[in-house]
Amino acid sequence: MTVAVAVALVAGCGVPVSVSSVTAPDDFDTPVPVPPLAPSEVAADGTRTFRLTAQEGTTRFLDGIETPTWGFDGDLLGPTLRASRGEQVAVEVRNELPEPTSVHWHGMHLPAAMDGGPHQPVDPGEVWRPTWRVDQPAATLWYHPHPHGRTEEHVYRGLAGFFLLDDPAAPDVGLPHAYGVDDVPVVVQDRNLDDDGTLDLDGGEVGVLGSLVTANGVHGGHLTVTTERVRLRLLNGSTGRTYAFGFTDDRTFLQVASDGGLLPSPVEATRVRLSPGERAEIVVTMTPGETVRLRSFRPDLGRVAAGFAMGANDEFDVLELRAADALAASPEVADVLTTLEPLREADADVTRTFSVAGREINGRRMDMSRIDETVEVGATEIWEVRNDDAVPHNLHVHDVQLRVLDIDGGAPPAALGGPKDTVYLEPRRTYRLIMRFEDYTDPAVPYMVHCHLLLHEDEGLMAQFVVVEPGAEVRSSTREKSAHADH
Ligand SMILES: [Cu+2]
Repeated sequence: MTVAVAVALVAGCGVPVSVSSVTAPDDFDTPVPVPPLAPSEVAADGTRTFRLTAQEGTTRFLDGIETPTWGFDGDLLGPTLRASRGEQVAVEVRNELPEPTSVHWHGMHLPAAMDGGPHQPVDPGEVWRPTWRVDQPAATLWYHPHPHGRTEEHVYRGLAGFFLLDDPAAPDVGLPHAYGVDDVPVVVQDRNLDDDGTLDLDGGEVGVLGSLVTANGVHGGHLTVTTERVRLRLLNGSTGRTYAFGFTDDRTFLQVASDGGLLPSPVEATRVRLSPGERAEIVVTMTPGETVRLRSFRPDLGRVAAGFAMGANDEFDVLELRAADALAASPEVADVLTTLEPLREADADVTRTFSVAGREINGRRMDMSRIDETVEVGATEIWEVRNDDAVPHNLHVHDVQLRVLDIDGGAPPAALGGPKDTVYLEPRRTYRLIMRFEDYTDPAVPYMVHCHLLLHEDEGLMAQFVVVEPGAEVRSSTREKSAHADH
């Protein structure tokens, strides 16, 4: 293999930052696999049930090297769950790992006891069966473990999959939608391997910045494109690395969706920055017979402290798009994709302030037995979140899709104008986020709000909030195990 060494850069303040490298593949000849759609059964009462088994396996990331990995229903990653708005879904989560795990439905609006966070552990040999009604716009969501203090390692070992939501009532806005043909989910992750091929978990300030970058688990892969336009549902499934995706020829593409669904209108872009946990759906136009690569360019991480690289120097190709000699026609993408329900500052009932620094939120580390915030159902709230560090963080809020009101008082870029559940926090900046809490209350089971740089989450950068009926009493400590696993 060849090693691409990034050119040394000089940070804005004139201090050189360290050089890091990502391993370039020898070629892009391996087809990028499309995650299989998970089978499901629909019961007489309409409940659609999926089954997922977390298990051990091995993966050949590099020729001739078997790496022990974890996956759902396989050696690495997991099948794509897919359901429609209005459906009651259930998932039988079986744990065949040697230690407890959990499965969190990232981006899903659902009762706290079904959320799959640290209060819903699944012990080895046990089955957990959450169920909820899908009631939110079409979106590219995902699932991954969220065990207390162990999330980074479980995701890094390979436990992650897509959960796609459809909305049959939404109008056709010309987006490619043939799964695995012109509508392809792509999870990008980075890892480091030790000399013996095992996963290296040692990382720095933001966790692991891996030299081995994969798309759907493949290093150096390609997708064959057979249509004029292809929709890529990009997921940053890394534990610490932030990407700035674009194409090797700097072509313009359309970003059509963010974490929680469609943007109001397509955004013409040449880059999309995704921090861990974030998603973007993009539509790329191809010409017959051409080849172009999806590249992660040096990401603009904001005003990061001098001397820290944090992956800001890394530039590398993630996968290759190979267009067939004849491409089937694709519809035009509409100018208006959706009308977002307004979330107005004037309608906000509550403003909360969060300072993110080190491994703390508002000066406190995560405590499973402490409720940090109590929210009344039906409330529209503004969460004013400041990254008080000179290093990157981000913020993921469970249960809701929020909107970015402003950043340091200024309007957010158009790409941040849609529903979000995970927001990158540039150093020393203040983000005002607006969200509404609806439908579900549980005074005893909290939702999480945390940094999705998973090392930070595990080390304590997480807080707990409950959603309650107005005026309800809140227990001071949560139950040890809220939704007990079935035996
Ligand atoms: Cu963080």
